[in-house]
Amino acid sequence: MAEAALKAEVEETQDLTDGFSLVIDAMKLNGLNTIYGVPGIPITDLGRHAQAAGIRVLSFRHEQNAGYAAAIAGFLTKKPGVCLTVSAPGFLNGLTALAHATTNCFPMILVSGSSEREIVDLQQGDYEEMDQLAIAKPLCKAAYRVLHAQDIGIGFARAIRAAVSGRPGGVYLDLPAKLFAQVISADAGAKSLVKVVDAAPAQIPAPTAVKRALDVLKAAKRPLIILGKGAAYAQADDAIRALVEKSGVPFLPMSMAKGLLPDTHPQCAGAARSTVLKDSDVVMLVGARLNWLLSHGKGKAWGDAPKKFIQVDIEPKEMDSNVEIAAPVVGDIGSCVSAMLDAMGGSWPAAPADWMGSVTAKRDENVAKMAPRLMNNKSPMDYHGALGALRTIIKERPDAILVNEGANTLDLARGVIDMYKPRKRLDVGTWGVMGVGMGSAIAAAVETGNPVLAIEGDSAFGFSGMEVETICRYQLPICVVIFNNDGIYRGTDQNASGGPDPAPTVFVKGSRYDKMMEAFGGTGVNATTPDELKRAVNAAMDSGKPTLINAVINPAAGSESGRIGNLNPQSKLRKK
Ligand SMILES: Cc1ncc(C[n+]2csc(CCOP(=O)(O)OP(=O)(O)O)c2C)c(N)n1
Ligand SMILES: [Mg+2]
Repeated sequence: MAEAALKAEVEETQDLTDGFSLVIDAMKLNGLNTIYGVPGIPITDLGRHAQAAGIRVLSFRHEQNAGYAAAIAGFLTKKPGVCLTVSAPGFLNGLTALAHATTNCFPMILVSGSSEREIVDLQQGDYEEMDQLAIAKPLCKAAYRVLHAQDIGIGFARAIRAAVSGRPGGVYLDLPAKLFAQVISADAGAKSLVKVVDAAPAQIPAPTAVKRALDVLKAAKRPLIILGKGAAYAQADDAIRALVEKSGVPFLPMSMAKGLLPDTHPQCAGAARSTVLKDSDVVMLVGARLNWLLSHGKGKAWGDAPKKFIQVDIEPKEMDSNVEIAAPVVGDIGSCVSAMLDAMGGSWPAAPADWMGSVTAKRDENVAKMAPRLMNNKSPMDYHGALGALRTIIKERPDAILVNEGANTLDLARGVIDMYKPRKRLDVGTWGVMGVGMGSAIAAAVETGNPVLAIEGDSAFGFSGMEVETICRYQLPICVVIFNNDGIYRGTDQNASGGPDPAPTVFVKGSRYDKMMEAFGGTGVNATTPDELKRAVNAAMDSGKPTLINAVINPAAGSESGRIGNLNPQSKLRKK
């Protein structure tokens, strides 16, 4: 009798499905094949079942790093990166990354388990009680909650579309614990799933807008093109290169747009940045915003010469955000660039030769000035000596992905290390956030399979340093180089009170970060000269083994806040 009942139950459940399965099915149906997260109630089994179903599940040591991984996965693939967390504290740990993704226009979905609505809404003190949906809303593009298993398909469809369509960004998806255990008929479940068709539809610019922009560009005497990370995201690499080359105009890549065209391209004005910003008369922004990174398009950095701006962006509200945009071109970057190329026709005039000549002269002068500094073999190293070694490595291995964070470590590496291919430079983005390093490195390795070189300030690394265990656990081809100058900006500050505490910017002197990697079975190296550094990085890149190199940098070598010290508030009462 008992056996018959069991048999009946087995037969019955064969026709059923549950919330766990529907989440996994919805993800797989839409090509979301990777989860970055941290397990715990109520999503531990979701991770297990997802792994069993063929989704790659990467377990991190802290949700913030998993979130940064998901964000950069979105940037690299144009599919939303998925971060999975537990309720309240795990959700909050992932939230910084969700806000970062939104600010940077990276498509990402933060999926968090949550506690029981009936108890949360009456504030009766549930396990990890928090109204997560309300908290997430102002920090992302869209936030949804799914209460019924039959709505999981729609919930994912909405989240995917919100993340990737128009200007991409972060989306929050709230999945209460009870949802996972809900059971519905397998047939109804299958029917409830949605395969999202054309998730990020092309947005074609108006022909009049294209013509207006080209008229402005053609009339320029000193034109400039600025490529932003939106242009890199678009994956319209050939069309963008063709547009820049056909126009003959100098281009300036923003940090994560470096490599869209090689930094060594004859039209690249990266090494003449201040000259081109000041002296240009027409500036065409492609997927770049006039935010603080471009001094808001006005003020000293932009000089006194009158300027006209052309702006190519998918978001109409971006136009006139900081200065007047004479020629807005609204649409997705790929469609806009192609439309401009078509409209330029076969006989586009060359850029004015005197302007090109002066930009090239300035660039060559600056490059020549820097060259000897990059070849110094001092020990302890200065930034330029160490970066000179790493610059050669990227030149020889242009497919390697460079992850970069810190202050001096970031600003100097950005200037020194030439990039040769699109989407190979990943860094701190719009906010200049510390802590993206290990998450970005892990996602870059997982999503591309390419070797990764992470150049990290010792402070920057500390924000996500525990993830070296994750790197070792998944045996990822990541080489982390820590620029160890004993602290934030410099390791030489003194405690002005004369007391025993070190100054707020100073860390333990002579630390050996390489030992952290050894603790988990990876390779650790202590490098004190550029030659040693170069040898160790080459060995790591050849072996593909997790490696951490402690690069000993002169603690006095850096400057306050790297290149953005001017943003520190200055009181005339307290002169530095
Ligand atoms: C989340 C976050 N917290 C704090 C900061 C402030 N901050 C900017 S750079 C930096 C660290 C710089 O030191 P390091 O990474 O060692 O680079 P260095 O200049 O010494 O080469 C910090 C803490 C930040 N940008 N982001
Ligand atoms: Mg430092």
